[in-house]
Amino acid sequence: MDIRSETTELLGRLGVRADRLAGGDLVVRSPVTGEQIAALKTISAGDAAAMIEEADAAFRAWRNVPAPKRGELVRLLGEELRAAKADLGRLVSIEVGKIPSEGLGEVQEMIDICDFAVGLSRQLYGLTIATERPGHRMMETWHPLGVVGVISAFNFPVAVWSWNAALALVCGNSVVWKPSEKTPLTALACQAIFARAAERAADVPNGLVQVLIGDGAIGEVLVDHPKVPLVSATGSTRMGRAVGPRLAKRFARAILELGGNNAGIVCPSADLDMAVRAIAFGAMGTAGQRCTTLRRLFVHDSVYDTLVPRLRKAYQSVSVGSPLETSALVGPLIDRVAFEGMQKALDAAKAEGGTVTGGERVDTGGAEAYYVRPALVEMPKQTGPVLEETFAPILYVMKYSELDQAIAEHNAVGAGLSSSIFTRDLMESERFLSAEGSDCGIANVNIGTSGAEIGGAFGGEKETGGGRESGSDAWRAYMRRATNTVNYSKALPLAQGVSFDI
Ligand code: UN1
Repeated sequence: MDIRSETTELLGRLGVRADRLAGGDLVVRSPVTGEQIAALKTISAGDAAAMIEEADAAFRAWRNVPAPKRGELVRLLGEELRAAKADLGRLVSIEVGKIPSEGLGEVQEMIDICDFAVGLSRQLYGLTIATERPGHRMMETWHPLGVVGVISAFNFPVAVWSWNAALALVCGNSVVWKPSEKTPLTALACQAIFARAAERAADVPNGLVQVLIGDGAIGEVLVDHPKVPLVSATGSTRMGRAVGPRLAKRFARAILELGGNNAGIVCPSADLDMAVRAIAFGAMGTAGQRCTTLRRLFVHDSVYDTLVPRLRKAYQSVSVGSPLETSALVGPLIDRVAFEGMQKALDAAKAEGGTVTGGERVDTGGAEAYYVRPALVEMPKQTGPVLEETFAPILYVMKYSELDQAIAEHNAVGAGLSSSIFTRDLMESERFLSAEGSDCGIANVNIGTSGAEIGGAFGGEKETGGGRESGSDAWRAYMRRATNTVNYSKALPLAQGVSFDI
């Protein structure tokens, strides 16, 4: 079956009617073959504003539904996702080019966050706080916030929505989602899956979850709308620089999940077999298109000549090809722009004295399908393109001799998302995790930089934007906190000993 027919059939099974997929102005291509697989109708700015108003009305009803009952909706969403896992995973592979286990893994990440959020729906705790006044009680209450805007990127087209939506929904909010223009089909599928869960649940108002299909101008409506108190945006640092100030201007909250320029350090005592596997997945997995992808590697000079040839071999032998028809480990880049960006970075690296292994285009027949052999680039030092995130499979490798120097270079880039150290030396790993160590939101030992579990808070510092999503107490960003002090005495003592007797 051709890829367009398969896409239509998959979407049909997932609950998206075929008439939505043709005749529109937004052309959707599969990076697997480069062929067009749909042309969707986009909405106008006016439509987007109306949908946000509808989501605001839904929020006003939903906030009164008890949180554990809201959790029941998310439990059903998790059930529907389990039932749809094979089809949605395959659709992710078609629309983004992920290999099957990663397409399915992304859906698993959605299921996991639903489970997490269901538990959370009974644990939206506030504190009870000792007061200085007799006959008083002080506590804090967490209330629903309002419409949560979600802007997501192509590379995790469904998981990032689910991190936000599952938490936002149990917290009593409605959700308006602007997916990447490169991946609107998986968004429509999520909407259909959500609709099935909503039909089975009680008390779900219409318009609780909305999807805006359109371009950047539609995203701007969401960012600027006064009835959207929180926008969670995933994408480039450039996008964050545009979105952040606009939200700040109207005092809206932002959860920004921006670029990463993630690094690893390989120490003298590292288990090199383990490091090779972790580096291979971290740097080449998802064709280098995760925000957590390993992009820089600092290798101690005592192990450099053992490790780097092994990595070179892995780069030369890794299988590159269609994720739909082969068992390749590396699928395509998302589009031509990504390919050109990669070539530009490699040229710049060569100009800075880098030695490149790989990086060339792998021809699979499709003129608009961009497959590349991942590139390993040995750099004399951290300069030029090494300091920037290029969203492609390029790993820059550099030598170090002192751990403190490696940590300083590790931290000397704009982004601060994920990091890792490979060592069996407790002092080295603890130093890396200490206040003087990695400055990233995620710091790992003997694991690569990518592939975080949903249970931890996910996000990073500096130009990564500072937001946290997913596990731990990330839910707090989706609620508003009220501090309540109750006087159950007959007197009115004032705090700080102030007297004001009239
Ligand atoms: C992203 O690339 O935007 O940690 C998210 C990981 C995944 C999420 C990546 N769980 O690699």
